[in-house]
Amino acid sequence: MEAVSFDTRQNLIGGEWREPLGRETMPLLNPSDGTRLAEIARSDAGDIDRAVAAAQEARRGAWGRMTATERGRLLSIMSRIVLERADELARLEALDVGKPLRQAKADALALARYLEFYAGAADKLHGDTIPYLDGYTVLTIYEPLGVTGHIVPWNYPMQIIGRSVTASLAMGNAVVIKPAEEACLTALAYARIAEEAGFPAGAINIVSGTGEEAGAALAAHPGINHISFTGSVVVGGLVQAAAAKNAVPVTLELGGKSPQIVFADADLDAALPFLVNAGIQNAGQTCSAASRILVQRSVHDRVLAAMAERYSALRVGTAMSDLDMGPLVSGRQQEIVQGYLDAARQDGLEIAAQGRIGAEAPSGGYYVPPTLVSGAQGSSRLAQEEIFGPVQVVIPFEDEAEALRLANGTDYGLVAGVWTADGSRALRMARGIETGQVFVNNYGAGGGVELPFGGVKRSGHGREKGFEALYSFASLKTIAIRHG
Ligand code: TXE
Repeated sequence: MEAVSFDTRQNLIGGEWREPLGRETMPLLNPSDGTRLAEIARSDAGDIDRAVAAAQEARRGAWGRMTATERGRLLSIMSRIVLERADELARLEALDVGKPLRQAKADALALARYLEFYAGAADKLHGDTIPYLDGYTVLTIYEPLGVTGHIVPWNYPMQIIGRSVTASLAMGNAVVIKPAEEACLTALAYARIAEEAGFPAGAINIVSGTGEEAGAALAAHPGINHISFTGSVVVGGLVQAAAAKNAVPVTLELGGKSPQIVFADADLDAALPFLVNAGIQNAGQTCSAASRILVQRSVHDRVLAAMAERYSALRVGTAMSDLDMGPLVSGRQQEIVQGYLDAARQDGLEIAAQGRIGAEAPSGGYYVPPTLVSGAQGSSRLAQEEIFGPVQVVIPFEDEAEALRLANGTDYGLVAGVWTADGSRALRMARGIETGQVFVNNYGAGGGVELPFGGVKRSGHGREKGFEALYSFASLKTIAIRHG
């Protein structure tokens, strides 16, 4: 059977699937074995121009005239289609990204849930009336921004499109999506499902291509009114600078070095699966991966040993073999992560345990073993830089003050987890930690469609997910009426 049943070389622009103007394509590889999965469009600035123009046209046409309730209804139909096709979407995501099939299935269900959530939210964002001068009535209304751009990475295409594109559509914007060149099949599938659900032409446009060509052209386009970017800190800065030239607002989600902090009084048995899973899920290629485990010294050795036991039992194989972990997305990511493991050895850190890469992992795939590292200082490279691979460092601390200092001691601030039986301490930590999300006695890496999500410091700015996301995609208008 062909891996993909639709033509992946086409972009959706103004309701038509067409090849890019330059007719160029590039290969999409299967990370599980390095073979070619499909050929995708390599679009350029001309294709982005056309997509932005089509989106503007849609805003002036049928899409712009739809009521919020009608928009919600379309998202609701999409949600139903996604649920019906969850297995097929999961297969595409697993083949494309390399994640184990059941993790991809969870992503498909999350996409359905995003669609359901924003379907319901579409007609719930309302303005206010404001007391003002005598003889006046003042009201505020939320309006769509116009056209929003979405530059999407390869690690969670379904979930990231689910949270950003869906929220923008709920608000009535027309969208232009630039998916990642490493993995874009479910992004293309999202656009096809939207068409099937009955979205008017031009409401959703998708243009595949490289970041330097299509991505940069979208970020710099004067015809967009907002850009959402999820990816690296360096490219996030470029996107923000390009958008700033047109005074276009930006939402940036740039990853992290998120800690889970384990106090001696915590329920260690409850914590253990969360500690390990949040490091190896999607082979650690998760913005909110818990790549640092901070453990109070009196239980450090016990936690390290228990984690090491779990690590030694982890099995790695193709996405379809559906073991604990799949490959990394690309040869490039594999090299980057391997580089960090080499650095750990050179710096004299201890490899406390590694998972097994067995016969289920073909030699052409981009595999690295899940690796647990101990003996690192809070300041060491492995404890400071986003590795974006299945590598966790375990670091001891003495007391609450040191835990907080270590937790806040990186450039990032996305998510943190606190494990303790002491409610007051949990609250003190939650208030003191510099991140956009804190989980107490659980760790919802990226989870929770309803929960606002986003970072501080180098992790970015703006909030996605939950009701909060709607505000990023809306423009507030104040109407002051003097009636005497
Ligand atoms: O990201 P890029 P890469 C981090 C993670 C990873 C590193 C590199 O640490 O190791 O980034 O990954 C598009 N103008 N995260 O190279 O390059 C690109 O086509 C406009 C964290 O894949 O930032 C893709 O669609 N767009 C993260 C998207 O940006 C450009 C998820 C992300 O690619 C562009 C992914 C340009 N000049 C990586 N250059 C997270 N926060 O979850 C590239 N792109």
